[in-house]
Amino acid sequence: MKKLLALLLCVVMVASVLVGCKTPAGPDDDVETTTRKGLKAPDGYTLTIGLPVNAMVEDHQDNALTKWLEEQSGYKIKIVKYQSAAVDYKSQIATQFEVPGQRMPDLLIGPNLGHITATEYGQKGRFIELGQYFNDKEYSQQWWDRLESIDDEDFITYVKKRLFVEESGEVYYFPTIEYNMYDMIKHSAFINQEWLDRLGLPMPTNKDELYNTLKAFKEKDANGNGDPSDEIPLLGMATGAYGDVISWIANMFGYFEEARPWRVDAEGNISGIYWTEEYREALIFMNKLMKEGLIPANIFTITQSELSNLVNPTVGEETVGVWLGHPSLVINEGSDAVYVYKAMPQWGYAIMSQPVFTANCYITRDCEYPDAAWEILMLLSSQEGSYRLRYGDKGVDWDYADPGTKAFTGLDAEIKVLNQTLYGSKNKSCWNNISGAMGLANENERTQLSENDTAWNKAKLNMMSECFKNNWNRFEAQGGRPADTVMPLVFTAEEEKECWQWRDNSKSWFISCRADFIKGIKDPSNDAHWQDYIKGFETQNYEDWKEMAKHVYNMTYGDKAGK
Ligand SMILES: [Ca+2]
Repeated sequence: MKKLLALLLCVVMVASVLVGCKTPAGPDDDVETTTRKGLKAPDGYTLTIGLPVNAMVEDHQDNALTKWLEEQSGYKIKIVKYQSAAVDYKSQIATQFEVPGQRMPDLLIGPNLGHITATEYGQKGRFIELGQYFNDKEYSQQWWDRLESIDDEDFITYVKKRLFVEESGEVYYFPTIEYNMYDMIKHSAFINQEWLDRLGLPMPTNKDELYNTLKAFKEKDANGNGDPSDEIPLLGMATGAYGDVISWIANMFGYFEEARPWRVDAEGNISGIYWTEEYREALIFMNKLMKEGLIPANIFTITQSELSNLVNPTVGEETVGVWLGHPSLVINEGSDAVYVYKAMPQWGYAIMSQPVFTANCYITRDCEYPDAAWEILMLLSSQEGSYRLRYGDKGVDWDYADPGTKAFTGLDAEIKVLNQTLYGSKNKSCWNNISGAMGLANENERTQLSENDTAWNKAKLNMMSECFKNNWNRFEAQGGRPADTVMPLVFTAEEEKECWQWRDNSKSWFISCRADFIKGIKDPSNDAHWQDYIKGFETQNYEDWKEMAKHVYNMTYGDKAGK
């Protein structure tokens, strides 16, 4: 069926070449734009770029990034501002496309419409088809080189599958890729070293020692204020990328990665990971921690700022023993927490989150010279362009690193940051928006350590450095992901539309039962409760979802099946 559609589209293409193209187009006009590739824009041509507004950007026009793009490309750039909230940006665009005669900016950066909508818009002729650029190395070589500079074959394979998932081979978006090694760390756990010292306890090195440590924190007035009931031994968030305490504990029992919830056997059969005996053991352990008050019941609802307030008390003693989260999000500027907490060793499986890949940028039907817009995307994706997007003006806010220097991660430094406060203060150096690029090392993991750093900043980087090394060393020592782990599945827009509800139903059932087991509303040790949980999936379209997953797995990674 899809092949037929592609054939029909070809017929339409030929027809429209004969009639020629008109811009701007009316609503839902199926404008053919393919033939505009290769048209050279005149010198000094003005290119319009749609961007979300940002309160930190003083001026988008009189802006070092805008000027750099103009210098490099020879075009003039006019910024068209959109609402900053992603959802508002999306609806603004949707409305504009419905207005007859409305001229859209040549390039839209940052609305992240998602694969389904992007494909639908593309097939209506609203966006220019970009497979023709990705497939033509004359245009895209530098982008491919940047992608392949990432030392992660799984991810590169994923990006290729994702870009070219549609059977028709059509791509209607330019992805934002973020590969930040620090931010990928799923289990970022820190322990109160002062409490360990006060109670004469060693650093725990396995789950049984962890249990004993938490028990001691709970019972022995670990913060020494005379109140034996104000300690929270272990704190984290059940949701959120960096503080997932449930994932941390589960991975002490087996390999459980949210983005890869399937295993495949030698015959190519796939099965879910969340009702294995290993997972059940993990739930029994978490149920015990909560029952004994070692982990609070609010891990399911606690917000980032609530967690942060507990870790950075402004009066009185610390009350948190172990916490999970991203130090940049959890620790307040100047807080003593950087001197109190120490990165924990990783004894369970280290999990690396799936890097960011979003359908975030579009060249619109109204772009007379798509090559010019593509050129801007290539500039933004270059190493210098990516650093300019994230770190500001070269020579002012950052510069290339001194030879032989290292970053806090222990990796070779590529740049040195001259203006540490850029992203959080009013500036005319960048757009405070890292979309539309190949953002690598955005979390300072390639930033030269500075001897002028404050003691506080050094202490924070030291925590992060230990956490980074503990996790990546563990990831390497465990051999990465188990061989039978299924890579993230890549659905076409049609497949996604058919199955998302099944997936969401199954996931909701899992999330709600998991909470009941941990809170003790259901007993994970009770066989009847456990069987009810497993059987419950039958009423959540789980079998449909699994069939679809198996189909997609075979279509996408069939060459890997059975290995
Ligand atoms: Ca106390």
